[in-house]
This record gives sequence, structure tokens and C-alpha cells, in this order.
Amino acid sequence: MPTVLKVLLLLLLVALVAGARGQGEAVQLERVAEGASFPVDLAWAPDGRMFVAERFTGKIRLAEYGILALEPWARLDVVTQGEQGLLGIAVDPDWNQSPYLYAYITAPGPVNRVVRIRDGGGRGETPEVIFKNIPASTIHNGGILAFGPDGKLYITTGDANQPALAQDVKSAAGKVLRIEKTGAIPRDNPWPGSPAYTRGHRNVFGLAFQPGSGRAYITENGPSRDDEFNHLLPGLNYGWPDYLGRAGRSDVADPLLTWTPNIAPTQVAFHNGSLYFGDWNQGDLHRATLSAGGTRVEDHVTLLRMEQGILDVASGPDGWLYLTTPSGIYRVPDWALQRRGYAGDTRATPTPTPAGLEYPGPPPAPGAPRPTGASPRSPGPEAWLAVAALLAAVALRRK
Ligand SMILES: [Ca+2]
Repeated sequence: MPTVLKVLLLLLLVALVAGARGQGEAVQLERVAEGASFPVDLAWAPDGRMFVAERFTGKIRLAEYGILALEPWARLDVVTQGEQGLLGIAVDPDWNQSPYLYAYITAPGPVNRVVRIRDGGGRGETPEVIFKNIPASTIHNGGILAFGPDGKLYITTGDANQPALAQDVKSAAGKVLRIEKTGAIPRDNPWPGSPAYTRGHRNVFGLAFQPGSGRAYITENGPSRDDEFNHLLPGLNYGWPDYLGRAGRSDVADPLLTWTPNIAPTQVAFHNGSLYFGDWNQGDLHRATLSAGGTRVEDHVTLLRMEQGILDVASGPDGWLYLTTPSGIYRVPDWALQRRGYAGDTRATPTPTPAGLEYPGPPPAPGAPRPTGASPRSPGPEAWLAVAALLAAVALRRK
């Protein structure tokens, strides 16, 4: 075979491999901390140890250098009907002086609580209840914990299957709560004497603060339609159960994105300047690009699809984006995070929504050109094949 043809065949092969890499199924994720059972949440101590919360066993387990310790760091007494269990954890931001891990659990009753556990010589000490009496049910228990840049502990709850509670500032259900890490109510909360920070939520499985700006974002699960991605601002009403998705009223905060049919969005994480979140129904990892003011989503793509639903998405201290499913903990390679999306994003595409008074400015129209500044799409495999075929034809004619 002439050398030129060999080179062209090689080019063809390389083009096909590169093309396959552009599809969702080809993303090779690295499994870490093998052996975790339903790892619903991850958190890291400043020394690099990773805490893994197992929803059904109530165990909090430590992983070091990617290896999960067999003996749990702590084991919490949880009930696990429906959506209950050990639902979320957070590391004290002042760990070196205050080595506590905070956990959201459904305790027998059932009732949801926040406890904190001190790290004593590599083992968790006896849990101390710092916040109790969050209404619980078999569904809609929320359960995400996160420390804000203000050092306060934020807690997402669900409506505990009693929708009206979401509007009642006296109930902890259907809220994002904001408390001191001792459990006290901060003096500057929007409703004096109440732990409520926002109201009108149905069930919130995702919360993250944007580094730098400190802005908070949540995902929210809708009933049979209108899952939401929301910008969280103190004292606002997010609508449930009176309004689904966009209300278009000055007294209700509208979501930045909605999904119908439902995807059941889960945890949110900022990682290397971008925002990522998972979903339970499709197992997709999503990337959203926020506007400079943080009040609009300028671009949204799904990057890859897991075989199971995604529970947690987290930015690891080792520079990797982590995600978890009921059967595993994974690290996602950087090239997969840079992608322009994949073809599996067909079942439920998000609808960007304009919002009320808090979010001035029109949303990008559906089908509008991509915002400038985005990297241009690299040539697909079809383009490489066409070039290779042309070169092969030229070579054969010269023969
Ligand atoms: Ca809403």
C-alpha cells in the first residue's frame, strides 16, 4: 500500500476515535473510594480526607488517597422510609479550630434534624443535636447543608408532603434555613426570630455558593412539571405551592431555568468558574453558565449521562469534579467538562425564564445564537472524514 494511503487511513482512524470521544457514552470516569453504599453526599476536611455520607446505613465514612476506610467515622441513628435517611453533610469552615462535621438526618419519629459531630482522633464523637423539629415525611425531606461565605449554616428542607407549610414562616418545612453553627438564629435573618431564609420551596436537593460573589443557587424538584434552578435571595418567596415555575409576579421569585418533563435536579457545585449540577431522573451532569450579574443563565448543556441518577456533585480539593450515584463515587476528567454538550440532551431541555423585579433583563430567546466568548465548536468527525476522503481521492488519481 502506498505510504500516502497508509497515512490517510491512519488519519481516518484518529478522526473516528476523536469523534467517539465527543459522545456521552465514551466518557471514562475514574471510580474512587470503592465500596460506598448509596453515597448521597461528599465533604472534605482541610487535610484532604473525604467524608462520605451513606444514606441508608447512616454511616459517615472516611476516604484517604481514594481508599474508603472499613470502619465508619460515625454511624447515625436514621430511619429510611421513602426519601428519608442520612441526607447531607458539611464540614465546619473553621475546621482547624472547630473540627465538626454537620449532618442532616431523618431521626425516628420521623423528624428531620441537624446534628454536629466532633472529630476526636480520627473518629466521630457523640452527635449533638443543634437543630430539631424539621417536619419529615416519606417524601420531600430536602437535606442539603452548606456553609455560606458569611459562616452561617444553610439548610434546605422539603414541604414534608404538606404543601401549605412551605408558605408558613413558622414552619421549617419548605424553606432554606439559615442558622449559626451552634443552632442559634442569626439576628439579621429576614424574618426576626425565624430560621427561615427563603420560603415557598417544594423540595430542594441542591445548594451552592458562587466563590467570589457569594451568590447562592438552588435546584428544586417540581411535581409533574417545572423543576427549577433558582437564584436564592433572602426573604423571597419562591412560590410553592401557589405557583409552579414562572409566576411573573413581583412578589414571587421566578426561576432562572425550568424543566418539563421533570429531571429531578440534585446537587449543585461551582468548579473552576463554572456551575455544575446533577439530576436523578436522567442521570445527566449539567453545566450552566451564569451572566455576569448572576441573574440569568446564558448557556446550559448536559455533559454526560450516568447509568443511574446523580446524587452529589462536588468540587474536590484535588482539582477534580466529583459526582456520586447510588453505586459509586466518580471523578470526571477535565476534557469532559469543557464539552459543548452531547446528543442525549433531548428529553427535557430547560426553559430559561425572565424573572420578577429581582432579575431585570430579557432572557436569551430559545434558539438564539450562543453568547459570544464561548469556544467555537471543534470540527466533528464528519468534517475529518470529508477531508480524509478528499485527500484519498486526490492520491488515487495521482497513482
Ligand atoms: Ca418556584
